Amino acid sequence: MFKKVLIANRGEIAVRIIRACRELGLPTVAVYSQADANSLHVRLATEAYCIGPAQSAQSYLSIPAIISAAMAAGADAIHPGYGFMAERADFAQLCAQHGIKFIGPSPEAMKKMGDKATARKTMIENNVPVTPGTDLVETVDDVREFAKKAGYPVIIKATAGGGGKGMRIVRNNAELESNMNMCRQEAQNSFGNPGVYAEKYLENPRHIEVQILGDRYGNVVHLGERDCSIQRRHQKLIEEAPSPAIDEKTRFEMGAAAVRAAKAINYEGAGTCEFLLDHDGKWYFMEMNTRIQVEHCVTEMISNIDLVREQILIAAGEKLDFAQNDIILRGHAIECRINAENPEKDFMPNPGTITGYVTPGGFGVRVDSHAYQDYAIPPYYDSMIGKLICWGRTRNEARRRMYRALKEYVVMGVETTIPFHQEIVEDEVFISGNFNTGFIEDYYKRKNSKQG
Ligand code: MV4
Repeated sequence: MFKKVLIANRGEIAVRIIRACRELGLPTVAVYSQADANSLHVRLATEAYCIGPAQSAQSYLSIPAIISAAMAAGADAIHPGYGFMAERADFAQLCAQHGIKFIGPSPEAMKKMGDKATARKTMIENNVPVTPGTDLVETVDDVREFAKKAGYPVIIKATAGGGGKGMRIVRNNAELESNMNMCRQEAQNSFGNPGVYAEKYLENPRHIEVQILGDRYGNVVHLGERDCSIQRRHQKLIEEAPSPAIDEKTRFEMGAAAVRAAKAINYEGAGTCEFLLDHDGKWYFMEMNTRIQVEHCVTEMISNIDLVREQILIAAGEKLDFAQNDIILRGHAIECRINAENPEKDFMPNPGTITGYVTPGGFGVRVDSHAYQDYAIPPYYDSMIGKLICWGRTRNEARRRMYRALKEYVVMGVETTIPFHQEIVEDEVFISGNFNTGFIEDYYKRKNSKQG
């Protein structure tokens, strides 16, 4: 087992990882920027190092600063959390060169999934369904030819993109050339890689993702799916497990496809295969996220498996100590992301000091947060201040418990998404479970038409 784990992150996920380490008896090293000196992860860790100024580029994204802190502290493992270093193959490589274990997959596995055109190819070779599409394209004519076969709309995606970045929808031949040029330019500017490919565009699909765990001995299991369709501008707002749209047969087949995907790249650690589910029940692989995700907690609640603990044990070389048949998914879990944002003002970030803070509790309620009374939310990072996760025997029980817990949750001094979530979980379409990635847009249309 490791001697000491450095957490290369901040906020609720840093706290989450420190908790898992403590339960394993592992000392922890927090790193923090000058803006985070009073953050909860700094207080909870065994020791803490300031690694630079507030700007992420000079602290949480600074590879030399993080590696130096690990060396100085004598940490022999680094957990990257999500965002920041989590999907940087170059960082994972450098950790290895310094004798530090990166808690996550190999740099090779990260690269194979980080390049989306390569990931598509790997999936096709392994009998995982992908949307009709192309390999990397050279010219506008290549895409025009594909659109002639597949029909409009099509979507052009940057191979170095992902999570909704670097995509352009094309609805007809007239839009094709300019959208393709914009996509390529954006890909070059944002990722330094101009490679793009095309796919048939699915209108308002459901976003379904499958959690997997793999060890270095080739054992891979899946822990069922999450439904992440309630999102706005590629920011997820509510996630749940299981998906109201997935039956046992689809769960079995999608789970098996995710396991094949992971095995194809010798995947080690926790990972997520993202699929889109079309209106006719057909589903397609989109991308694989090679990290722990924000919404991992809903899977933990229905599987009773601590995913961060498993990440650490797998990285330390242990064998998965359960097989697919040992995994029993029980009940339903919903997560609401609590952001310091004003939903009345187009979800504008709203940093400031939390002047009053009371968290909900009781049976089936979990709060993962770094917030506390008098905590000053810095303006430099993302606006999520916590996650509220509720479990129930049924979806409706989880949903009603969520409403109850949201009513108990008090955050004073900053606007948050709590009142917004209270409305959503009482919305008739949300209650029905029959929604897709167009939900939020549709919700505001319905709300405005009611008010006239
Ligand atoms: C798509 C798509 C429709 N058709 N690809 C956005 C995130 C990235 N992982 C893939 N994304 C999409 N890819 C095809 N061929 C629609 C989306 C998409 C989306 C996906 C999941 C959740 C929310 C979304 C919102 C808009 C677009």
